[in-house]
Amino acid sequence: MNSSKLITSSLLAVLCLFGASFATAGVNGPGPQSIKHHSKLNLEGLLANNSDGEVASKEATSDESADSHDNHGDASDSDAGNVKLLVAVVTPTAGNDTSGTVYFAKSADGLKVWGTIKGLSPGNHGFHVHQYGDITAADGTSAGGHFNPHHQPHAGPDAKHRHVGDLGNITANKDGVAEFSFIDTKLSIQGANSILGRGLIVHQGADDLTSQPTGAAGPRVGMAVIGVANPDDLKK
Ligand SMILES: [Cu+2]
Ligand SMILES: [Zn+2]
Repeated sequence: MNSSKLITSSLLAVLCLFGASFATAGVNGPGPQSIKHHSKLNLEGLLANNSDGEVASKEATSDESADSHDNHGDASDSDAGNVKLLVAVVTPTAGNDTSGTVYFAKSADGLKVWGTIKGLSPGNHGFHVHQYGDITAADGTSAGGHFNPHHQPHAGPDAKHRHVGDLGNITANKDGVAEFSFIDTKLSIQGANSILGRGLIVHQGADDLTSQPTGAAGPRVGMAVIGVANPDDLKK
């Protein structure tokens, strides 16, 4: 028993030494390659944690306590079928001031979309769901093109054939604020048309609803990732 403890602590000491020397090598070694190596290690650590029963049971516990506060019957958010509300927090792309919040909620006719975006020039601004929920690029281009799972042409929101992500324009008043609320029949939270985890982009110019493949709406001034919202947000 004592000897096994000794072996364990020796192993730990060796691992610590190894870790320390690795970290030092990372600092002194060739920059980008070391960083890449580090982030790969970190990713593996995260993946290991995800399959760890302890972490999973912690999440289950917090879900249960959340459920005890309301009677929605949403046993879990892990299945998109149980998600009823999405939120996208719009942040400005480099050199712009566009920001706001957009909600998407399940309704009988499709998804209800509403929100407020400020920091715009007065007039129409192209407003689309883009393919990727990736806003790492300062100009928003990492969000890719319009979300188009059925390989359709670009068009307006009322067109029969359009990109799923084609939501047309939002209109800013003289103060540069756009307030809007509409129902879209193509957007969904689950299935092929699911916008969960996709990007939301506000453009500098108007979407002409016809030019291919983007409606000629110009650069991206605001960007967001569409995520799962706390349904209690609606009660505030
Ligand atoms: Cu767009
Ligand atoms: Zn489009």
